[in-house]
Amino acid sequence: MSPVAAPTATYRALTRAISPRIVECELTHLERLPIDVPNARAQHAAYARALVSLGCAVEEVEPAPDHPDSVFIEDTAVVLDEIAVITRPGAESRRGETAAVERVLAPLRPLAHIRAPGTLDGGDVFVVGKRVFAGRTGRTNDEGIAQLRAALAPHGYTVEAIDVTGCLHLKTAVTAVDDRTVLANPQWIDLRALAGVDVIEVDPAEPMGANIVRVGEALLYGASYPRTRARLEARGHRPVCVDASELAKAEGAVTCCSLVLRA
Ligand code: CIR
Repeated sequence: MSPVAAPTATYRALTRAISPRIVECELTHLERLPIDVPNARAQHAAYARALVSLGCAVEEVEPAPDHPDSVFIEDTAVVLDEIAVITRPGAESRRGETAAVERVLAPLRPLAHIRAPGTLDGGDVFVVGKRVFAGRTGRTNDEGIAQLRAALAPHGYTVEAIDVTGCLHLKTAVTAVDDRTVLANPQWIDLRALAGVDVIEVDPAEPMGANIVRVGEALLYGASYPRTRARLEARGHRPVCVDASELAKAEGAVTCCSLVLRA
């Protein structure tokens, strides 16, 4: 694990190098397109620098070159201030990604684990205050959501399940912008499930634009969604933007490439 910035920052962001086997990644809703690995690596490096600029100490978890999807570290854990839940990813090819992340998180948080037959991907979980939303998807099942609920309840969190259709993860469809607001694509979730939360809808021409990284009050966003960005800016948000187009071919977006936690 190599720190990119001095660990005096308020937030830590765990990242993981892009596997040379990324071209063999899991794909669910996308056609396989050639991935330019050097370009993906350059974009990933710029992403890490952007996280530093937002106040994160970026720490690279030991690489997992034999796991094509290991750059998408978000799926391996759900990390809150009080606890980290190590997931059991829904794709069998990804189950071996969690051990190294667990080793890094063990000194930082009490741990809980999703156990078989439960499955849960971190990309299916987002948090608004003390409300945790968990997507029912091809990767996350009801047993996984029930285990997450049991792990988080002692810390005062509620866990609400949301059906997701048409995209990979809940966080493809909706992510938190702040403690009151989410950015969402109403094509893939029923917005009534988000009662009590302010919703900014993506521009209909930018269906993949609902995924944004929150670092405290700061935001990191993909550069491919200018119309939705304008909607965010109209509401007073000023996201830093990075080009994440190469990893998008592996069905990943900006949140997938880090685990952001309060240091
Ligand atoms: C997968 O299918 O698992 C990867 N190719 C993409 C994972 C993206 N992760 C995320 O949205 N949290």
